[in-house]
Amino acid sequence: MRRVFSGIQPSGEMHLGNYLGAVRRWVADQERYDAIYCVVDLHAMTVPYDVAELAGRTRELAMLLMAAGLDPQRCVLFVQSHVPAHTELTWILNCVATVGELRRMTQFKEKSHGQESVSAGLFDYPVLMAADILLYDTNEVPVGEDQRQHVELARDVAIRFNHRYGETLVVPEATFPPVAARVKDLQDPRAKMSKSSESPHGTLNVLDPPEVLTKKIRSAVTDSGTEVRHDPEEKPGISNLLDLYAAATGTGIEKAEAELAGSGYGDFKRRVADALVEFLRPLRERYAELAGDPSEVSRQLELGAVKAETIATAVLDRVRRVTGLLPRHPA
Ligand code: ATP
Ligand code: LTN
Repeated sequence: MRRVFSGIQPSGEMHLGNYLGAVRRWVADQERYDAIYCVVDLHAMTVPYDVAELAGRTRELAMLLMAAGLDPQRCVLFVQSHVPAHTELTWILNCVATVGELRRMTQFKEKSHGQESVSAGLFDYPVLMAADILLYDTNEVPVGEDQRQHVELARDVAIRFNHRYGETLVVPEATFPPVAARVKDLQDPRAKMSKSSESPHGTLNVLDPPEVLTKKIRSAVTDSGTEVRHDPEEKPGISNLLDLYAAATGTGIEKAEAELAGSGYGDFKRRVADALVEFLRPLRERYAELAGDPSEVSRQLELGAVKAETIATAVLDRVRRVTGLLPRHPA
């Protein structure tokens, strides 16, 4: 079976864009693939962060992933810092990646721009990500478009490594969700919904209580005119709400449009809100159950770390052998 690996950072709350654009696909993939998913807490340390919050956010994100349907019996779900092989392989790959290629990374340029002080970790972020991927003999890496360059770097590093030390690492491929999976900001429907949005009302978090979801949808920016029609160019606000309705009810856009075409904007928004509240209800309920049983969550994450470590250790042993490091125990 082909192996997929993907990671998500425990920074900010999970919003509907993350869920519909990424996590839902991970849930479906665990049936068809040998799937490994990781909460990448070490990546979250590359920019200034709140020390008191990191562990809690890491745990919450893991619970959200489980509540969304990732089943620790059917995939491997673990926390990056629990498997030290990630940082060890990062060091070895640091000696294969070049400063020149890291300097070209768009995300580094964007995140470091205008900052007075930039951590070496932010510069090295893509090498840690390459280690995440290469440690598991990964075939496919489902990511958003913004991560294309990082997966490309992981490929280049694997190819260069294999060239220098002999065939050792599997060269991975990135896969992308369909473009239509972009959820837009409710207050600015030409921009994507994002954790770092300017307006908190533009982002629907998956754990928002029903009344908050309803309120955010009620205040969503609409377009001039009164017609409910799917037309992303002329009517980006209405089209985004129609997309959300279609995703929440599992219907196609055309059917959603036909169902809602006659309603005024107020009624239309009420129906979108009701559909989303129902759609997210099982996730909220499952999350509440998990939150009530912290020792079970810890147990699942420990099991995930053990499974991940078994795979990672074998790959790292291979890497240690070919790179000429002295074995600790004589063979
Ligand atoms: P930030 O605001 O810090 O850029 P983000 O909200 O964009 O964060 P990430 O943590 O970078 O989220 O992304 C996690 C996953 O969610 C990625 O695979 C990304 O492509 C996907 N994703 C994020 N925003 C959207 C969106 N609006 N629509 C669809 N998918 C999205
Ligand atoms: N950089 C990614 C998160 C990430 C990741 C990975 C994704 C870290 N390691 C390995 C895929 C594979 C992001 O910000 N979305």
